[in-house]
Parts: sequence; structure tokens; C-alpha cells
Amino acid sequence: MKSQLDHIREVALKDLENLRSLAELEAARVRALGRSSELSQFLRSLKERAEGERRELGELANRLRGELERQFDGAKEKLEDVAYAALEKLDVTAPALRSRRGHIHPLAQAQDDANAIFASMGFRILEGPEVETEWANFDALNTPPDHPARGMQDTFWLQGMEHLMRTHTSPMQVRFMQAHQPPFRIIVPGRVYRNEATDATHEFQFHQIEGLMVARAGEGAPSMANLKGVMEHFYQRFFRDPNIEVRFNASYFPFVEPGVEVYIKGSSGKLAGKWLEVAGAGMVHQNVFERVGYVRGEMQGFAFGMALERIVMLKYKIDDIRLFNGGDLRFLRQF
Ligand code: FA5
Repeated sequence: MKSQLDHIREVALKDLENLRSLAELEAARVRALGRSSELSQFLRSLKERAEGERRELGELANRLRGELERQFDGAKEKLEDVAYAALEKLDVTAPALRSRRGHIHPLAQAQDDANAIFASMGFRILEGPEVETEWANFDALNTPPDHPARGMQDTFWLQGMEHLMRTHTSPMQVRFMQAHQPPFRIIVPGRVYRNEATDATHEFQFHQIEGLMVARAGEGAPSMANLKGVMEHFYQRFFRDPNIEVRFNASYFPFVEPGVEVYIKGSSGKLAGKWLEVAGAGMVHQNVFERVGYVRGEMQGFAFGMALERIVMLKYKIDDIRLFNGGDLRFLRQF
């Protein structure tokens, strides 16, 4: 019986040698001294023994228990000392870490700026659905079925091919005119989608700002000259350069006639010296007016569409469009 006690001591002391944490210590303590430990069972079994033996073994077992308890207490103190020593490396006098404040994404900031500039010119700001009908995105905009933009390679078609992710914000021209009579001026900012490979200047999802100003045809109706004035005012304020010049180059979009590409040239800084393309625009095609229910020839107006990413890239000299959605905080924190 004594040898059983020796064995219990040996096992417990060996356990104590290998402890690395207070949790391990507690587990070892329960193994050695807990209610179902061999030592506790030993003590419980003593009541079946003769009086003399019981007293002798009981004393030995209780002494062992006391010894082990002291050993475990000592080991606990040592481990606690190690833990406190680690805590002391914490310099409570060091200046506190400043928590960083988040801020608005550069594209959202630019959109807010653009909205404010157009609002100051009397434009209403609207949004439209990103899932569009083929009719509003193409047919109503005078884009024939064999137009290359309608191909699978350029457009994300949804099941059944009657709906798609809008490829531009122009379908909102159609939706708005179906529901409203001129005169009006609106802008429609929003996301658009194109099924194309991404590179430094192309994303499959980007943002456009559509503009539309229409009135009854005749004197004072929105003209190409007005379009140029609106463009000039917008870009001068957006880029904070009052000397920005605007030039139109003849171009083709099925829903305008004549159609133009809008170029700007700045006087100083990042935009100085070279002509840069910033938007598509033109006079709304009479076929479009007819499709939305207006009488051919009764209305006159202009439309424009620009990519938000493009003008923000010009403003801040960003050379890769993929940075906007790349999630790299080093990039985003610069704004
Ligand atoms: C249009 O989307 C016409 N709806 C614009 C318009 C509106 C013309 C009203 C006339 C009247 P376009 O496909 O060219 O046009 O696109 C407009 C601008 O979007 C381009 O100038 C270009 O800067 C930008 N863009 C085109 N594809 C991408 C792309 N994958 N990633 C980023 N920007 C793009």
C-alpha cells in the first residue's frame, strides 16, 4: 500500500515538471488531487481496513496530500510570476494608439461634388434600376438588333435574354421621358456593367453620370451651344480650373444626332496642354422622342454621358481603374 502512495507521488511530481501554463497546472492538480484522483480513491478505500492499518495509511496519505498541495501551490506561484513578468513589458506610459477614422471613398466624394455642381445648374438628380429591359437599354435608344453593343461579349444578359445589367445610364432617359413632359433637366448617376476583360482603363462594372435636358422645340430650347456651356461649367468647377476649354469631336451614338465626343484641355496642373476625352453627348434623336411617346419634331434637347472613374482618374492622376475596388487601404487613405 505504501508503494501505491510512492507511485502516486512519483506520477504527480513528474506531471509538475512539464507544466507550461496555469491551465495545464490546474489540469494536473485535478489529476493528482481531484475527487476522482487515485489518491482520493485511496483515502476513501481506507474505511474498509482494520483500525490500526487505517490510521497508519491514512496519516501517510494525508501527509502526501499536504505535500502535493504545497508543490502545486509553489508551481502556481512560479507560473504566475512568469505571467506578471510578461505584463510588465507593457509600457502603460506609452502614448495611446490613435484609432483611425474612416472616410468617404474617392468615387463617392466625386459623385457628391458632381451632384452639387449639376444641382446648382438646376438639374434634378435621379437614380434608376441596374437591371434593365432590352427595350429600354437598346431598342428605345435607337440601337438596332445587329448593333455590336448588343452582343454576348459586351453585355451581361440575364436568363431569358429579355433583361440585362444596364450597359449605360441612358435607359433612364427613356424611363424618365415616358413618365414626364418637358421642360426638364436631370442627371442620373449610377453603376453600369459591361462584359469585358479588365485592364488599366476598363472595369466590368463602373459608374456613369447621364444628363438630359429637353424642352419644347423652338426659341430657347436646349441647343448644342447650351450643351457646350453646361459641359464647360461642369468641368471647370469639377477640376477647379476656370480656364478649362471644351471641344466637341463628331462621333456616333445611335440615340443622338448629331453625336459628339467631349474633350477638355486645362490651363495648368494635371490637365494642362493636351485634349482629353471625357464624355459622349449630342442632341437627342427624334426616333428616341418618338419611342417614348412624344410627337416627332415637337421636342428638342441634349443628352450626355460620362464615366465617373475616368474624370476621377484625371483629377488625381490615378493610372489604374482597378485601384478603386482593389481594397488597398494605402491607396484609399490618400484621399
Ligand atoms: C455611352 O455609354 C453612352 N451612353 C454615352 C452617351 C450618353 C452618349 C448620352 C451620348 C448621349 P460609351 O460606351 O462611350 O458611351 O461610354 C461612355 C464612357 O464610359 C466612355 O467615355 C469611357 O470613358 C467610359 N467607359 C466605357 N467602357 C468602360 C469600361 N469598361 N470601364 C470604365 N469606363 C468605361
